[in-house]
Amino acid sequence: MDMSILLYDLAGQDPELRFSPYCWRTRFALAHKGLTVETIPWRFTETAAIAFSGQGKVPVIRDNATTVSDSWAIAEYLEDTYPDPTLFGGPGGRAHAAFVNAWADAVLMGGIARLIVADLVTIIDPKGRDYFRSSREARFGMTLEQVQAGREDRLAGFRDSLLPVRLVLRRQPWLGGAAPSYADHIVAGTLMWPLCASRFQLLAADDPVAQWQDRMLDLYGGLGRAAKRA
Ligand SMILES: N[C@@H](CCC(=O)N[C@@H](CS)C(=O)NCC(=O)O)C(=O)O
Repeated sequence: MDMSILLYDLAGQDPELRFSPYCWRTRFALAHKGLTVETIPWRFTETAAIAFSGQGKVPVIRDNATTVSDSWAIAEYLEDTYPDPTLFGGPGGRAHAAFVNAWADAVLMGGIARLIVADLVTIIDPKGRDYFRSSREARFGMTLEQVQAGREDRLAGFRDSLLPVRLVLRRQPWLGGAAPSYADHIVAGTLMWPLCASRFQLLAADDPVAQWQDRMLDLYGGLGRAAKRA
């Protein structure tokens, strides 16, 4: 039986507000494949709802009898199960996308978190706020307000950290080259997080990264453009 793919998708207090950097990578990948998706809003603390996946984080997808968690594993599953159109452009592209994924997780995610993490508390569902605050404050070793303090002064440093992306986009329209690939979905999906969850503007309008992000928002029928923002 063919059904649309189910995606457990992190939502805010407002169920329309979808702000997970990892779920957005999956949303873009599913759209790229032309697959229909039904999203199920999921909140921090709703671990029971995704217990069937054997772990506690989103994204989780269900495709008929198959359950896959972790955005990278989902991208590989989609590529292997629905090869056309390709997400990676072959094994070399898949290997390079793995580097982009690692860079996004190890560098980009932390850079963004230090600019918006206190804003997140105000948009997440109230029942998850204590858990979110205590788990993240333990990770940073300080209050979320202390993490975010002085962000205006640190913004230039964050923008500098995007130089590798900027240099590539000066040479070619997409990280994937002539056409968008999962490398674009990784970085654009990650940037959907601050875009949807915070009003703090991370990118300068004249930055090639912002211009690429603008084109990303228009892809797939304006999927990113239509996203609800805080
Ligand atoms: N490596 C995972 C990370 C997923 C992840 O950290 N998801 C967050 C939401 S953005 C989550 O579900 N967190 C639950 C928690 O912290 O309890 C992926 O790529 O999908």
